Amino acid sequence: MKDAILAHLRYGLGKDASHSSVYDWRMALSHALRDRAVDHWIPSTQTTYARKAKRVYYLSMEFLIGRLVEDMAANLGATEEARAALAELGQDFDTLVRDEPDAALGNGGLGRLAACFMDSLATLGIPAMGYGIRYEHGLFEQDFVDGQQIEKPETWLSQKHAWEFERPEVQYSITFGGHVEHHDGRAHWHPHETVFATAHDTPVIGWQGRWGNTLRLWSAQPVKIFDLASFNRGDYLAASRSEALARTICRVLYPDDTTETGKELRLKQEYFFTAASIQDLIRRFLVTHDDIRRLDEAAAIQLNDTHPAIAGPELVRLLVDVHGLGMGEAIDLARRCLGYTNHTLLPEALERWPEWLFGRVLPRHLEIIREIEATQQAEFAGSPRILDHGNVQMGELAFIMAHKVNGVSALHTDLVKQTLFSDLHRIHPTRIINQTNGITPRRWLHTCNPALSGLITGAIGDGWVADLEQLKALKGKTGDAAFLSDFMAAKRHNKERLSNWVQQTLGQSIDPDAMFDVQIKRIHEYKRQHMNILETIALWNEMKANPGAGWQPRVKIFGGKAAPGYHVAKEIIHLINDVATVINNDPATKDLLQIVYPPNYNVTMAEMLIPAADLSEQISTAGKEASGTGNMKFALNGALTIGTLDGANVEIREHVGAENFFLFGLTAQEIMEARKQPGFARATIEKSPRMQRVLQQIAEGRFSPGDASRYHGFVGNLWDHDYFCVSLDFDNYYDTQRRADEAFGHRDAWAAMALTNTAGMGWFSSDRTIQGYARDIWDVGPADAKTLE
Ligand code: 26Y
Repeated sequence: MKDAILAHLRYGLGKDASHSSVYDWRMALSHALRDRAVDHWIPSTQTTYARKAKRVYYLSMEFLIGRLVEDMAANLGATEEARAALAELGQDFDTLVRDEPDAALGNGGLGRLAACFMDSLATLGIPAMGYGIRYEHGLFEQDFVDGQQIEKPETWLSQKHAWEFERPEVQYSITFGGHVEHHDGRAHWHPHETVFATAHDTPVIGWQGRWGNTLRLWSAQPVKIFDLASFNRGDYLAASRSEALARTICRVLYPDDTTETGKELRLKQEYFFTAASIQDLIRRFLVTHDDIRRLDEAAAIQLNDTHPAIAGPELVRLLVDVHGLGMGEAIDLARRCLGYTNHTLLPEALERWPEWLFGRVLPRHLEIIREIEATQQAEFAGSPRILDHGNVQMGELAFIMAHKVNGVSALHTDLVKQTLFSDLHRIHPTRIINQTNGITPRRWLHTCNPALSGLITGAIGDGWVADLEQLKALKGKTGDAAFLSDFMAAKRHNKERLSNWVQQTLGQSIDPDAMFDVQIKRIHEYKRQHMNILETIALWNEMKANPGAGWQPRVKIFGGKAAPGYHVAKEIIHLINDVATVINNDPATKDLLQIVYPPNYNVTMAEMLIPAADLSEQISTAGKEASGTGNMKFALNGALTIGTLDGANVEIREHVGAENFFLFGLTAQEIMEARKQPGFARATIEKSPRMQRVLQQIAEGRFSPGDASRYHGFVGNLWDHDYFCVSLDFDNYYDTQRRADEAFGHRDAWAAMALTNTAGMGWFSSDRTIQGYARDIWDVGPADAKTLE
């Protein structure tokens, strides 16, 4: 390892050890690790080719991978070796780890799920390729100025990406616009614009290096750097058209979580990476097979939400226009290859493109969608339409073109059947299935929480890392006082680590003995960060009114970004920061209650916050959070959940036991009923003096001195609309928080509950999820029986 690092420093970076920066050392370390990755990766690819094994193609607009050094070293079993080698070279492994930029090629849950799935596919030895976009700028960096979010461009590629291999030879033409002619019995698309898609491959190595897959991200290149003929004619715009399109297409990740954008550039991004991926997988298929009609035997294509839903029409287009299949058989074959995962029921997050726009960018695909529509209507008269009121509905398209459609938690899947796709479900009653989400135990316990992970391995061995259900064995330890005390010592260690970081980065002192109550996720009204901050104000009021009531000290920790155009979410951020300024500086309560909101929450920050949490806030309006995956990370790391019966919370509660979960709030059914009553919010708030007082304080400018009207709109909306039903759940939430206080006061009982959470979370490994997809959707298994040993 030492030699490899020095060799990379010298010959890869042209540096000698005495003149190397942290960056140089980190690159050298990464390349030394990457070499080892390659030694697992190439044989895996060779095996897949040799066995003509079926591959999974996971198409996703987002891969929220975060940093890779630690994870890669851990999966290769090389962490201690790397640490020791670096120490001999006078370098500190952890310093190099912290130097790596956090690759934020995603917004939130959907993107992080894709990254966890890649880890599990490799760990299970299932041949797979993740396909996405190599964004030049990932999710924006968040800063707070006077408590308000400002966005700065993210620049992870300003340094070289240590893990990728550029593949200039793997290049496809992607075309847009123009018109279609029909002659010689077939369609001829004459596009108006072309860019090249170029592959960049990152190896993804599973636990203990058993298997290696590829994350292939596409970047755009101009077809001609410069069209000299146009230039000489004086048409400067035409001369640089391809260059301009190429520069913009993979320039930046859309920073929208679930708020619709409807922008032409997004449609082009979607088609760009999907078309490149489909061309690539067909080319790969034809290396080992000669009958394209059997593509489904070698390729399972999974659509991560509707963002790559154009894969259906694109595959049909290639099968018909290039490979000469009939339309009907092409549609059937494409369907046998495709699966579609739905991640949301929120109407604003369902992709719809105006037909005129869609037809302008993808004229041939619009024709094919009309054919798909006609075929569907011919077979199932009265079927819901893809083309509706002048829109192309990507959800319906994805559903009709997939042989399986899955939801991401049991509750979400039921709601998909009952509401979103109820008519399609009646026509295709076996198509919708559930695959409850999971998380990779490698990153989300083994690597991010060495204190707890070491304790667990000491007690039950390290088999749990690749077989998380083994954590069940810890249930036998919930009565073992010595073990519980070690368990809480690990938590305490993580809380100290976090407290030190908060002190250093924010200059704020927090007490590691206080309850760390954490809500980290995108800021959304449905996730109800505002309910949390209202409850914080109510608690503060009570503390001031009854200073001697024996309060449990609390630290309320928030993290998360708002979509730049989502006004209310930005107001919620502002309010949290405003409330923090007042409460944190109140001498009467400052030792009892603190609010911490570090800017720029990302995967790296999550890795520090989650192991330090006592209480996990999963408080979405029931029926709105499709699954959640942060909820799983917290419970796995020994936090208790305060939550509603929403998404995967329902299943988490079943696995850890109702007595180890702080449940509150209306059910999804009750919410739907209650909403029908006009004026429900006003009627409810009028019956809650506690909530009324809090709203009054905000409206009076108690937290916005000098700007009393700042939150008038926000407060008015809660009284008059409250679509996400904060009013209906507020008092129950407050009371449940006090039950959590009470429970936290009995530290031994708390420790047993926390350990029971960890012990019960084995089922939520993304290894289990991927096995479900492999069995029920993809019909694939490990390519090499050895990987199962
Ligand atoms: C159409 C576009 C604006 C758009 C972009 C990103 C729409 C949706 C998204 C992202 C959605 C997302 O992250 N959904 C989350 O997926 C997780 C993984 O399944 C779930 O755990 C989580 O509940 C859900 O909100």
